[in-house]
Amino acid sequence: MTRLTADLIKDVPSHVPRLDDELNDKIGMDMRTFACYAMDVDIKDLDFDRYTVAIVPVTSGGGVIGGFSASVAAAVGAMGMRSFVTGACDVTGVAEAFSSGADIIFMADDERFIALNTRTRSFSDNIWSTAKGYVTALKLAEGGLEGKTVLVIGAGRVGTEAVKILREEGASVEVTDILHKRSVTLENRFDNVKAKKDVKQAIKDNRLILNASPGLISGDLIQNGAVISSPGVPYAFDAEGERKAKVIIHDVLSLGVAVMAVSSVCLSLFNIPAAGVVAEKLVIS
Ligand code: PYL
Repeated sequence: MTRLTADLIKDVPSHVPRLDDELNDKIGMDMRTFACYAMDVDIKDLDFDRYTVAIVPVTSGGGVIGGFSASVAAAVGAMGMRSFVTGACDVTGVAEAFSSGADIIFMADDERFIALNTRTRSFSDNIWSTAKGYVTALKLAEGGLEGKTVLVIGAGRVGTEAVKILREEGASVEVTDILHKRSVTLENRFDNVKAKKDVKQAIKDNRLILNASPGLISGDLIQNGAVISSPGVPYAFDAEGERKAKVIIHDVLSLGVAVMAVSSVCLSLFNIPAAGVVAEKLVIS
């Protein structure tokens, strides 16, 4: 997964207010409605303004990313939750979040980005939430994925979760990665998954695409009318790709954060699916 930079996320806070309109145009619902839909939660059951959300900057590994916590706070605030960035980082920041009565605490090191529910001992994970969000967006943009073939570009952590979720949606999956062995690993692990060695040919051959790679994708590979859901960072498409595609769904951080926010509220026990723990549904807490 690409490590974000201050430059990649510098426009997130100013872009958040436009996200609802962009999402409405592309999939017919605003961000909070979408996040509830992705998590199969009735939006009427979730009082967003009831939740206080703390974002704690974390200095480990590559250190704090300028604007990261503020961007998460902006995305969560746009959902209607009360969000703030703690003044302190790391453990002191977590103590501050608890002392402030935060219901949900977002924090990210270089390995994981989670939203911890302080009431239910549950947490949601950005990898799964991003995959769930972008598969759901593809499904909405396409009008359903049952019996259709979807190409996943990138067999990393988000791409792998997306393959699992696409199969749950009844889609057949082709997966391609510049490291072909990563695609073969998924082909060997799951039914209805085909590894495609020739990345460019795979893109040319597929109208439905979930792009979970950091690579740039030349527009001459894109089919006319392609439906593309693209969590990959940085943004992958050129003017020709944008002209030919029916829709391209992408944002740097907010869509995954929105799904994290809802899933941290509605799941009782949630570890990354790779741990084999299937999320159990709980009434909103
Ligand atoms: C969560 C993002 C999505 C894509 N890549 C992931 C990434 O950049 N992870 C590292 C996040 C580090 C945040 C830093 C801070 O500012 O608190 N520890």
